[in-house]
Amino acid sequence: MNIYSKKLILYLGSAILAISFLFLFLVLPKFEVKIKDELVNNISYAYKGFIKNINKDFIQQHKISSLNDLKKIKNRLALAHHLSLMKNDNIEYIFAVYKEDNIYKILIDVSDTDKSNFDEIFFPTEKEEKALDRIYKTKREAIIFHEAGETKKIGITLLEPLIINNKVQAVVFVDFTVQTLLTINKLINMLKLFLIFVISFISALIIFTIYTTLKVFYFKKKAYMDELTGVYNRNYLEEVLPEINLQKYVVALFDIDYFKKINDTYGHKAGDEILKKFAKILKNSFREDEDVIVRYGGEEFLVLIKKDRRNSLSVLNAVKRAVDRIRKAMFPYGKEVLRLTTSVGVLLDTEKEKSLSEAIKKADVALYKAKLAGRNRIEIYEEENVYLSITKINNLIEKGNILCHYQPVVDLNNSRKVLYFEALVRLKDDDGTIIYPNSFLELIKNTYLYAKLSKKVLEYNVDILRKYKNIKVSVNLSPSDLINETLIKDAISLEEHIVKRLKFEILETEEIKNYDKVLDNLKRLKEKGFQISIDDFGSGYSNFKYLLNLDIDFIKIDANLIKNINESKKSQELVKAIVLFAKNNSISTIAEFIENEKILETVKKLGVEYGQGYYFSKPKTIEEILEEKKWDI
Ligand code: GH3
Ligand code: MG
Ligand code: MG
Repeated sequence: MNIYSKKLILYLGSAILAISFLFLFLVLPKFEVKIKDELVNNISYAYKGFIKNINKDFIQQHKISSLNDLKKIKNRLALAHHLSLMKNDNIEYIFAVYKEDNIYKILIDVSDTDKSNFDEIFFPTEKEEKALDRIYKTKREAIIFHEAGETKKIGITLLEPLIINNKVQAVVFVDFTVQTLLTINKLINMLKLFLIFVISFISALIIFTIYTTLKVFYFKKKAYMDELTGVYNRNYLEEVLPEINLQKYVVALFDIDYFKKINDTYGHKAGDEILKKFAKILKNSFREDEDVIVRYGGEEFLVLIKKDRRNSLSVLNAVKRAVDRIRKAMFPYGKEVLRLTTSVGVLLDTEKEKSLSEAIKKADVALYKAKLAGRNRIEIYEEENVYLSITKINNLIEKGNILCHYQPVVDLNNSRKVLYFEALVRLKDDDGTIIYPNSFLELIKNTYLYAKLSKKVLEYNVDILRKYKNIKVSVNLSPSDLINETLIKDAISLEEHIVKRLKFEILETEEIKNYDKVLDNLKRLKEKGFQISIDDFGSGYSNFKYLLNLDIDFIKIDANLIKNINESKKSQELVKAIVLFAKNNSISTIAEFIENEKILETVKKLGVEYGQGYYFSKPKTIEEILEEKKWDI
């Protein structure tokens, strides 16, 4: 039974139940009374007419003028004759009584059974007494209705006054059973029974449905729980969660940073222990009764945070609190105490989401951004298309929609004099739009696409060097390029005149797993004759290794040291120290990010030899640069 049929049973069942109750206790009793009234009226009508005739014909015919007249045997016999005419199978009793000293006595009795004699005292039942009183007062007939009784019959007693001289002198009792009424009664009872059956059946069905629903939520809870961490598992996500009102929740996806490392270093068991504690921290950071925590993947947790009474800011604060707690938490394992960080992708605006899986996808995009931005952070999903899809990047690279823009590195004492042009990679979209590396480089890092791109970039620049024989160009290489044997071989096999004009800038933006290999290949490139510069010097920490192990040609001082050099004494000191060190080791220094004359003056004063930045030129195509004709190359 799925949730929809359950709902249908509950709603429809309740409706039928309500209607049945209404029928049983309100409609049916009224209906019953009405039918009976109608029947009684119809049937007694005939008798009434008959008795009226007695009043008219009999009293007048026999010139009866008092009760005593009536009591005369001759008149009583005449009355008996009249009454006998009324008799039929339905008539039980038929007799007349009169009142004397407030006692009722039989005047005449023509009943077939239990016949009473004249003047015998008649003991009316309570109902009959009341009716008689009324008749003597109002001179109008009365009807007594009696149900069942010992005889199990439905009976009606018609009481009709005999009026002489405008006074009630006697009352005729006609007691008859009504067969139709009996049938109707049976019918109504059957209907009642049927309704009771319907009510019982529907109630049972509703109870069963509620029971199975409760079973799902309580008894089957175990099937929805992750054994290791005690939060909900994917069964819950797939079977129960799609029913929730997504609009009321914010979707957050937590993923532990570098979890593989923990498994690799301390083993799977340690990983499991950490997962347990991690889940516990999450549980303590959110509201148990309102928010939902699901173990979404191995070390990925989905949290649905209820928006009610909370604005986006306070929901985000809850997420932030959780992230902080995780950052501060100690995860003891054996003698070691491990620390972790987590990245979170959040989808705040769930209002227009059609399904939970769509919402999770968006939170996942944000999570991905958080990872790219360096991990240990919360990223909120924004509707934008900065990132291309991997497929699209692949297609563009395959089609060779690659180009480079070039930015000159110039002599600071003569800024027309170019040391070399740095090649900066771009992709070209099918419609000709230039796509900048921030939209694709991070996405393909550590993938085979990156290697493919690097190879094409190298080829592109070799072509440029072949075409423009007098320019020098630098190409960026990441550590992953430096362990890419094909790329190194391609470079080493280049002819002399290219090698002389091609330089490599070594980036350090990723974790280096195989330092020896990187250094080894760098040595091979140096031996071949390529000039090497260390990029972003002063930002990483391990690029000192290159300095110690290689004869580096250039140090490019990191933009962060240059940008605010006029505001920061420390930056100046640091740059000074780098320059001093470089000079002593015959290494040339290059300052990145020279944006204005003030920066230029300062770095020049600090002894930096070369520079690069918008102050001199923005990156442009090589054709544009050469057309400017202002460069001494
Ligand atoms: P990132 O910072 O990019 O998230 O790096 P990561 O190392 O955490 O990488 P990723 O999230 O892709 O890897 C998840 C790892 O979690 C893979 C697997 O070894 C580990 N893992 C998944 N499930 C379990 C589990 O139940 N127990 C343990 N101990 N490890 C798990
Ligand atoms: Mg992870
Ligand atoms: Mg993961």
